[in-house]
Formats: sequence, structure tokens, C-alpha cells
Amino acid sequence: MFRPLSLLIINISKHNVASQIKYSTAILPRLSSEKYNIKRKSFGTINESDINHFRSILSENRVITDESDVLPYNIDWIKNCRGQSKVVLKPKTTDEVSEVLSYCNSKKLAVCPQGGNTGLVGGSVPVFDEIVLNFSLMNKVISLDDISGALVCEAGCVLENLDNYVRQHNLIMPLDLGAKGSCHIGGNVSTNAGGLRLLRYGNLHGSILGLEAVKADGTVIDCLRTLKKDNTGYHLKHLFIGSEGTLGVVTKVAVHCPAVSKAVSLGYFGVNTFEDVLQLYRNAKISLGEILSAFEMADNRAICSTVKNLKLTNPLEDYPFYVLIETSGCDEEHDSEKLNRFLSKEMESGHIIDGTVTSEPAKMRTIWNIRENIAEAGLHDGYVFKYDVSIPLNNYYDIVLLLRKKLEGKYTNIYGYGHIGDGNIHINVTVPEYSKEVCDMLEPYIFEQVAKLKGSISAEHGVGFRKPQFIHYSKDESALRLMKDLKHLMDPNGILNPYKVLPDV
Ligand code: FAD
Ligand code: 2HG
Ligand code: ZN
Repeated sequence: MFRPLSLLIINISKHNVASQIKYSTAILPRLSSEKYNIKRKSFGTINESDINHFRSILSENRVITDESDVLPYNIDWIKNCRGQSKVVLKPKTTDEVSEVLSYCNSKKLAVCPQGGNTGLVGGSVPVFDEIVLNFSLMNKVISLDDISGALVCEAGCVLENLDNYVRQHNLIMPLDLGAKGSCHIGGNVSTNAGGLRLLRYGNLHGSILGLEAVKADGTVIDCLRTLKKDNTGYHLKHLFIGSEGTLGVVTKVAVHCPAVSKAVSLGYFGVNTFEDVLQLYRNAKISLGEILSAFEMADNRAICSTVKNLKLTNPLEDYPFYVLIETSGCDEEHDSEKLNRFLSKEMESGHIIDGTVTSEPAKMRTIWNIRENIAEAGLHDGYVFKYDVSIPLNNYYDIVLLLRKKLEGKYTNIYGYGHIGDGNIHINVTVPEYSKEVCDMLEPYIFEQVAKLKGSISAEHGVGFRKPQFIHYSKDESALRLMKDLKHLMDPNGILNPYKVLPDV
């Protein structure tokens, strides 16, 4: 008889990065409210009796009020946004979350849910004095069925820890991203994070089997099922996937984990033109079929500045474009034969100029490291404007060239890279320090270009604090009205993550 591994309560906490960082006032980003000229909404103001009430729910040490201890939770990963929260709450159970929210709702105290604080659109930090509800102590695996692949865990589990855990049972997490060492599964679900494996396993609307969430008034919504098929009425879990903490907070999730692939190879190639990148992608889909598991691209400046800024080594010479192709299957001989046949053809036709292919885990890690670190490398230039858009593939790279022309003399670097297999490009514009002039040249220009091509102004990072005023470039008025109706229904006092996602009228 097969027995699912169940009710394994395992603590897999990884120290939250936010709590390790100490800031000196010299490098503090400006307050978001001043930088973006935002007015505080009429929420309650937290006082000593509120703090005492939270202490009675959570105990003393899980109510953080010391100013320097609270500071890292007020600042986002790219150091663009800074809130003014006075208190961070760290619940350990759903009941505690429910009690906290019920109290906040009754007092109209605004709340900012926070996972690993790796979000790139300012959604994870407060704008004014919202209470930070941080999930880092809700980090237990609840069960794993190694036959169906259903993992049930708390929202604060760090993605990489989960991946390491399920790998012991020949499974992997269906998503992977550069922030895996810090981001939480609850944050991933709340942003509907994409990442490097989306091409193969699809987005989280497919992989999340069920979840438990708490509404603004403290009501616990139990949709924590592990079934692949369940058409009993409205598919409520989808309301919480990608709603960025504005409709409820996610406390537990059930994830479908695919089987680990025994034969994995990674190729890293130099390519001459963007047209060649597109041809390569088309041919990879046809020739590699079911074993193609990732297809990523980066332009020369993305790779070269990453290698330079982070003192890494590029295994290839300088090329205009770089492509990463990963294959994952279960038959080493069959898979490598397929890959080799494909690569010889593509080298012959000139789509690939140079490259390296490896199946050695350490070497694959070195190559992925370069790709995954592009997001961080730009911060070393000073400040980075980050854009994350979906564009039809034929026009995928045009925007980078347009921006270089438009911003001539005003930037340190502009590069494009991303998940080309998903039609998702990341455009990073680096400058020595934040400049309103450059910001105004970029926004809304970039969103107008994307809208003209019927793309999306946020492919995978979400809307957060930085994009509500631009959401109309990708969402019709009728859809926005329904979003607002839903928000009003789920959170009538608007206490959950205010100033985020929804534009003000
Ligand atoms: P946070 O940053 O803490 O929060 C993000 C949003 O979710 C906020 O609005 C917050 O309020 C809300 N939230 C967090 N937890 C909860 C909860 N339990 N309940 C309700 N709301 C909650 N994103 C991609 O999609 N693909 C990538 O490839 C990718 N790569 C990245 C690489 C790097 C180096 C970095 C820094 C970021 C990257 N991101 C990527 C963006 C980010 O990591 C993801 O969006 C991630 O899913 C955020 O998870 P988190 O736990 O850090 O959430
Ligand atoms: C990635 O794919 C992330 O590396 C981050 O989504 C993108 O920082 C960025 O612009
Ligand atoms: Zn990405």
C-alpha cells in the first residue's frame, strides 16, 4: 500500500533578509509618499493600546516596534520605496492572522502584507503607517503526497527551502526565480510570480491546487484542497492568486510539484542578431519538443554589466545576444542526442555563433547565476528603473532600441533580457541616482508603446505601488470597475494594502 507523506510539520525557516540588513541614514531612499506625492487616506492611527492588544495576541517578541528594527521592513528590495510603518507583526498561525485582521478592520487600521520583501513594484512595503504583517514565521511544511505531488505548506515558506525539501522526494517546485532564497511561496502566489520554469510548467493559476486565505474582516476562507479537478462552483483560489494582498492574505497553499527530471542540460549561446534569437526559439520548440524547459535571452549589455558589476566570469566572448536553453527529461541518451542534433543544425545555419553545453550541476549553476543576477547587477550603477512587460515576439526587443535613442546621454546603461519563451522582456535603465527627469521621460512613454502593441505593462511582477496609475494601459475600464467592485466586497474598509494595484478614481 502506498502511503502519502502527510502531516510532516517541518520548520524550514531561512532568516528573512530584511531582518539582517542595517541601514545608515545616508543611503535611505526618500519616503514614497513624498517622492510620488501621495496623500494618506483616512485610516485609523495606531496607538499604545493597539500595540498592547497585538502583544496579547502574538506575544511581546513578535510585535516589533523599535524604529531601527522596523526600518528594513519599510524599504523595498530595489531601495526605491520607503514607508513609515511603526510596527511589524509576525503571526505564527492562521488564527493569529485572523484575530489581527479582525481587530485592524474594526479600528480601520491599514495593513501591508509582506512575504520575503523581494517584490519589484513596491507592493510589499507600506506607503504611510500601514501595519506590516510579515509571514516569515509561518514557515512549516504541512504535508507532501509524493505520489500526486501535492505539497501543502504555510505561506511564509521560502521557495528555495521548499524546492530543496521536495527534491528529497524526487519532486521539484513548479516555479523558480532569482529571488528563490528569500521570496515566500505566499508572496509568489500573491504576485502570481512567473520566473524561469513558466515555459514548462505554466503559471501558478495552474500549479496552485488550493489555498487558505484570511479576508480583511478576519474571516478564514478555506479553499485548501489538493485536487487537480474540482469544479464545484466558483474557483475562488484565483481571486487570491496575483491580487497582491489587496483582497485577502494567503496563509496556506497547496502546490502541485512535478517530478524531478533525471536528465537536465543547459546550453549558453552567443547569437548575432535578435532575428536569430527568434529563429532559434522557434526551432527549439519544434526540435526539442517536450524536453525544452527554459528559453531565456539577454542582450550584450545585460550580461556584460552583470559580469563586470558582480565580478563574475562570462564563459563566452562578447556577442550581441545571449540565449540560455535548458532541457529536462528522463532519458539522458535520448535527450542529449536530440539536443546535439538541434545544436549542430543551428550552428550550421548560423543562428548560434558560439556556445557551451553542460549537464554538470556546478557548471549549470554558474551559468544560471549570471542570468539570475542581472536583476541585482544594475543596482551597482546607482539606481535602476525596472520595467517588466509582455510584447508580441516580433516587436520584443524594439523598445530597448527606442529607449536608448530617446534617453541618449541621460543613462548609464539600458538593457533588455528575459523570458522570451513567455513573450516577457525586462528592461532595466540604470542611472547614478534616481532622477525625476529620467522617470518622466520613461513613464508613461514606455507604457504607451506597450499598449500600442497590445502588450501588458506588467507581465509577471504585478502592479504594486508603482503602476496603479498606468494599469489602464492594459486593463479596460469595464474590467477595472469589476476589480473595484470585488475589492469593495472583500475589503469594504480598504484596509488591505492600500495605495496598491487599484488606481484612485
Ligand atoms: P513580497 O515582495 O513580500 O510581496 C509581494 C506582494 O505580495 C506584495 O504586494 C505583498 O503585499 C503581497 N504578499 C506577500 N505575501 C503575501 C501573503 N502571504 N498574502 C497576501 N499578500 C502577500 N518575479 C517573477 O515573477 N519572476 C521572476 O523571475 C522574478 N525574479 C526576481 C529576481 C530577483 C533577484 C528579485 C529581487 C525579484 C524577482 N521577482 C520575480 C519578483 C519577486 O521576487 C516575486 O514577485 C516574488 O513572488 C515575491 O515574493 P515575496 O515573498 O518576496 O513577496
Ligand atoms: C528576472 O527575470 C526577474 O530576472 C527580475 O524577473 C527582472 O529585475 C528585473 O528587471
Ligand atoms: Zn523575470
